[in-house]
Amino acid sequence: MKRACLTSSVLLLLLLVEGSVESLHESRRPNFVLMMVDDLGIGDLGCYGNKTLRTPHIDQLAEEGVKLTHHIAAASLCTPSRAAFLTGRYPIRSGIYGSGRNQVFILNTAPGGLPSTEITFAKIAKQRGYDTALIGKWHLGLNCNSSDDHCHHPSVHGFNYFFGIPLTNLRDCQPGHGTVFQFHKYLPYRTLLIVFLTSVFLHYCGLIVVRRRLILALLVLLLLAAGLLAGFITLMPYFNCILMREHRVIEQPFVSENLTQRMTREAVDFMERNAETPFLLFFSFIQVHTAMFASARFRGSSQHGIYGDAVHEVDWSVGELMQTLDRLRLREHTLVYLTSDQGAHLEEISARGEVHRGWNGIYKAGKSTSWEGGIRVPGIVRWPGMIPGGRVVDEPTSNMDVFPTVVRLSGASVPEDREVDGRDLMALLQGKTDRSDHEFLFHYCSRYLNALRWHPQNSSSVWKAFFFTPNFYPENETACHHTHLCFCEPDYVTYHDPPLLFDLSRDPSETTPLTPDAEPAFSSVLAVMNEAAEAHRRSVTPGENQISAGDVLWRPWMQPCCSTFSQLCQCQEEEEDEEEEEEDEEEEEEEDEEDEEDEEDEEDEEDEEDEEDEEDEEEEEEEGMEFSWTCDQTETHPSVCSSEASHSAGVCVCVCVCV
Ligand SMILES: *[C@@H]1O[C@H](CO)[C@@H](O)[C@H](O)[C@H]1NC(C)=O
Ligand SMILES: *[C@@H]1O[C@H](CO)[C@@H](O)[C@H](O)[C@H]1NC(C)=O
Ligand SMILES: *[C@@H]1O[C@H](CO)[C@@H](O)[C@H](O)[C@H]1NC(C)=O
Ligand SMILES: *[C@@H]1O[C@H](CO)[C@@H](O)[C@H](O)[C@H]1NC(C)=O
Ligand SMILES: *[C@@H]1O[C@H](CO)[C@@H](O)[C@H](O)[C@H]1NC(C)=O
Ligand SMILES: [Ca+2]
Repeated sequence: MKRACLTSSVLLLLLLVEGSVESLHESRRPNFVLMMVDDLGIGDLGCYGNKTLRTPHIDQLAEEGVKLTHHIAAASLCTPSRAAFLTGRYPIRSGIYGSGRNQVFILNTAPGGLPSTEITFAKIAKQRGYDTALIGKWHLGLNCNSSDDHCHHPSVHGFNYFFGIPLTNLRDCQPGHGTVFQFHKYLPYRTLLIVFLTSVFLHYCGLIVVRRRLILALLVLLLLAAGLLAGFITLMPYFNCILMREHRVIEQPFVSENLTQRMTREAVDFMERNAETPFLLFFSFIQVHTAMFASARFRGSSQHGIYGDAVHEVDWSVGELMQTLDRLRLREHTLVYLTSDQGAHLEEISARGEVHRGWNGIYKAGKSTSWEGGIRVPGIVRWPGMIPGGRVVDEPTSNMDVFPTVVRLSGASVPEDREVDGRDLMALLQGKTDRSDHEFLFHYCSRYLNALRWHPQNSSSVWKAFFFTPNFYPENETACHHTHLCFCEPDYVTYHDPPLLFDLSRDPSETTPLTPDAEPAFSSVLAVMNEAAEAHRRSVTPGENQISAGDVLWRPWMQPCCSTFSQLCQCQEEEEDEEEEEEDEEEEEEEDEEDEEDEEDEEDEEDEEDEEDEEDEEEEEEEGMEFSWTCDQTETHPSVCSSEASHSAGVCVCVCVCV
């Protein structure tokens, strides 16, 4: 029976093969596992120089792939950086830039989001027949007009499957971790109280006459405001900290402790379901953003408190995903990418004084600034067989480059009806060129062009010019501790004319701005850069702003709520915990067995692999041999078996051959 299957499959294969084996290999479309950690500093990873945090799985990825040491996030805050990552465009083009000090979504009731007219790499991969999933954080909007129209849901942007949080992890999402809503800092409640008490005092001394009714009214107003504020902050977790599966809210507020474990399990399931068909997984970590959490296994595992524990858990999760690829024999058929959405958030010191921030290595400042510490992020790409491993690339690259790279590799072409700012990375990664396609990269803070870098085609210099820089507080630090984030509005920055100039190739830590005396090329370099900035400004049409100042106000009619308001929207859907735990145990046993196998000699391993092959064959027979996806040319897809596809009327039929 097995033999018959094999023979007939080979026959089918022979009938279907059009090109040579070589071209078959060439046209192979990889799976994608794209991992983004939240707020991770470039200095937190072993492969980027950390000596005390242990990140062996990520380090191994870097060893087996290419480590980018000049990888730049398109923005220094979550929402805009993610918009740029998914679309390959500066976030200003899609309208993700904010108003005033508000530059990210902080309430689930905000009506903005990534416009549906934007094209994400997931949308294109989906059109090309990939199964696509987002597991983890989204942070690009949810609804437009109501509490469940889901006009900005990941499914609108090409993700077939979603398990995760539509917003972000907030301090409010864990009891005892404080709040991000610092309204009290801006309310003149002290002044109000003093005015109130003084007038009461003067009134009773008989020095002035204030109507008693007025005093009462003032008192009521004061109490009401305080009550509303307290109520709002208490209710935040219920309103904002929601976990969704597809279109359903399954946990409100979510319990963070085991969230990475659950996400990892979801990702493993997704890859298993798609072992034989092309898939794209965007695994978007909820760690290592505040409120900090780590599951029991990792708490206390690092020398750096709960932050370090969270980094350890991230590394474990990366290891699980990579092990799954190996188990499904997809290692050679999968492009793996790992990055952080921006630099570490240096202001994250908890109310109790615990350090909840990461480390940006030698780079200056952090999240919410365009200094290198805010935008220089880890970038690791692995695709064994297609991208030579063990290389370090120091040319400027951007997280926007993932868009054209994924689009091309999925067999599509980059949309021509819009400006795409990312550049296909493959030639650089494969060593076919040693120059980056980015001569200029522009760094925005909100809607303002904050800085730009220039890597002249004939030199190793990377010039960086700032039009303004944030005012730090305290002044001797490189963070904005008074406002928790640095802002780009006029009151919070210092403007520079001529721009502040650095050569990152000589001064990567941006310690000493160049002067015309110290740098003979000072004015000629700035002339080129000013002109490039002007040309760029002229070419950019900002999209309709998606993040309004009013978004900090709660819109009750847009509140996702999985029970009722009187129940505080609370719910905890049972997720067959027992079954899953059993599965877990089984998996762990399997892991243990695998570990033992490793120790045994090679012969035995081969034997076992043969056995596994046979098991695979049987499974395939049960599941049927054919699967199809839409396409417009002959193509192959790697799977557990090697496979080949033919096309007729835009439908690819793929036939598995058990080898
Ligand atoms: C939201 O309302 C606007 C204005 O009424 C309408 O144009 C738009 O289609 C609505 N969007 C959704 C997703 O319901
Ligand atoms: C997290 O998982 C562990 C081990 O499975 C369990 O003991 C613990 O109760 C879970 N925590 C929560 C908050 O569910
Ligand atoms: C490693 O990371 C931790 C946590 O962010 C940081 O405190 C420490 O300074 C880093 N160590 C090195 C050698 O970079
Ligand atoms: C690089 O090219 C520019 C213009 O093409 C030229 O002005 C400059 O002198 C060159 N620099 C070097 C180091 O060759
Ligand atoms: C900045 O100054 C404050 C008070 O003068 C001091 O406590 C702090 O350690 C200084 N920080 C740095 C980074 O020098
Ligand atoms: Ca972030």
